[in-house]
Amino acid sequence: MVTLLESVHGPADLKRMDDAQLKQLCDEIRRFLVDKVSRTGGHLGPNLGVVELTVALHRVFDSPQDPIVFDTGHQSYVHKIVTGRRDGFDDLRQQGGMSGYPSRSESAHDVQGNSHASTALSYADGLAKAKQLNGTNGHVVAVVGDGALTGGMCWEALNNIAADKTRPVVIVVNDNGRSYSPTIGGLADHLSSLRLRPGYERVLEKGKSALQQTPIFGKPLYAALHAAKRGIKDALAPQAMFEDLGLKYIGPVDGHDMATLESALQRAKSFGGPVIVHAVTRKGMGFAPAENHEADQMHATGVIDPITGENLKPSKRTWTHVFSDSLVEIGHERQDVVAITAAMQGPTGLDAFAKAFPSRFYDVGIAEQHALTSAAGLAIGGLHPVVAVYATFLNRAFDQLLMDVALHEQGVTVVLDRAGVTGPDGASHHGMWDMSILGVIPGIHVAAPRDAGTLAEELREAVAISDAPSVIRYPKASVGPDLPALERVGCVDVLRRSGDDVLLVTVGALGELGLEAAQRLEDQGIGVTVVDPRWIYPMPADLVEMAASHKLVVTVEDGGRHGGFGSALAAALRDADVEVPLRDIALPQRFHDHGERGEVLALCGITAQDVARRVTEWAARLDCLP
Ligand code: TPP
Repeated sequence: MVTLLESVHGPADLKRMDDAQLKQLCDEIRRFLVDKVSRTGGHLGPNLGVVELTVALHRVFDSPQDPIVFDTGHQSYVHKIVTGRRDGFDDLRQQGGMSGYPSRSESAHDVQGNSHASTALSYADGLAKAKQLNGTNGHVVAVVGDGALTGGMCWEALNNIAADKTRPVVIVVNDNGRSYSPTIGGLADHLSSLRLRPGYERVLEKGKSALQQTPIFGKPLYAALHAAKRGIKDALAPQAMFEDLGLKYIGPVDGHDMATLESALQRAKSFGGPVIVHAVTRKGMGFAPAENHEADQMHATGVIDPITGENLKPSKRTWTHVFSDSLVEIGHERQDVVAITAAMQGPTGLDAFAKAFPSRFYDVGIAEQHALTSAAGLAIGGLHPVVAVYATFLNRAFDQLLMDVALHEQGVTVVLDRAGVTGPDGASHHGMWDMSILGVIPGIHVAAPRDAGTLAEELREAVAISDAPSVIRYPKASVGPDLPALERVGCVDVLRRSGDDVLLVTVGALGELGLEAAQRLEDQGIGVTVVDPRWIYPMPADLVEMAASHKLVVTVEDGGRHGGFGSALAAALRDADVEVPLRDIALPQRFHDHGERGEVLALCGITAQDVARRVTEWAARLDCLP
């Protein structure tokens, strides 16, 4: 039997359906999502929550003439399904397969492919301005979550969108009350008061009851009237906030009721100017294990059982786990240590700290810039903040780290999870920029631990630095075996020494790979010293000295080559007039697609075999080996 879903090849097919068919289609989409995403992993909860919303959007608007921009883009699976990409779900997020985010190379229906949050309204603002200048008709639609709305860019965009009442930008707030965890802060409270907004009758009732409760005897009558007026104003206030900004507000509407949604979107469409449609949805809707998943309603899953939602490939102990435990230990010893997350308490490993020290933990929303400057304030106030953030999202807060933390010589520790190649989230999630941007910050200390023990140790060293920012970076992976040092020279750990032909310098988690490469080189009679600098900035002086006593220096790092550790060491060698040739192995400076971490590293030539081969070739060419 051909299912309804199989008959959908594009948005036009949705427009032909009646109410009963639409209901059946939404059920089929939910079953499809659970079936496919349970095999590959992906953003299940957010997509289950936007099934009706996405179908309604594609029925009311005419994508791609009316572009639909999904903020962050992790909730665009349903959009992909109804724009002809159902088949792509078999290899979702796999190497060579369909992206887990919108992708301009996949479809004309996709506007952008950047999965950094809070950007949709700015794209929409620009697209609407372009339509106006080009004289093109139509609307621009932006779908933004309540979580993404906590990001400052959204408010910069709203300020601009509201400035021109003739540009038809339809902003759909997909309000499920959650980022990963429940969305926090004044704005979140505000949205939830909107969600609970009483109907007009109840507003009147509230005013009336305020009037009744005010004792008129002994009080002037105007006080009673004032109280009644305040009751009505309070009840209407939430809506007023958006309207005070100059935006028409429609809602709140039930985001799972197709008819209500469509009628709200139709009204927004016919309005002809900037308008907000507030849709209340449920993350994980229709899949009980997601709806009931307390931590994050299956925001992002691995491979799971499609019935029970049970994780079928539980990960081994990860770098995140090690950080989590170490920070709690430090928290017990040091009352001045506080932790900050930008809406990623669970994924960055801060759950345990938040539980142990709730008053010393801050979730600031998707607000990395604010996180860093707020950390500077905490440090100036005598505390030592630890800001845990994915490496790629630190890009957002570069200026704050430079000017608000470093310039003021403040002791703030930034912990970069997902540094280096991350895997299935693709180009915008690979943490390959941090070493390049951190290297330019005067006074900064950056460490890259190689195993669990050095992560715990370096984190302690980092929080002991009180007059400069310190950074710890580690990848998204399970933590490898302990790699004990033969000796420590200054701050540099020597991991293996079989001769002084090649100094192989491995950054952080690539230590294991370096040791394997060294074994291969030794098998060919090449003497290798493998070292881990531990602290990569400031450049360890001992490393420069060690380089001088070898014939070839090779660096291996899991970061962008431009401005990376290799180029910093080369500059340090030049400064010290050390003439030993240096070759650097790093990620080529391009956007790398999704795939497993090992697969992407292999594509970039970062395997033990490739490193050994390239070292042998360089050594032969440079004629510097026995
Ligand atoms: N910081 C930035 C700049 N970009 C990101 N993508 C993230 C953090 C990680 N992140 C991805 S989705 C998400 C976060 C924090 C939560 C989004 O919540 P919301 O916008 O409400 O969407 P929902 O998943 O609830 O539908």
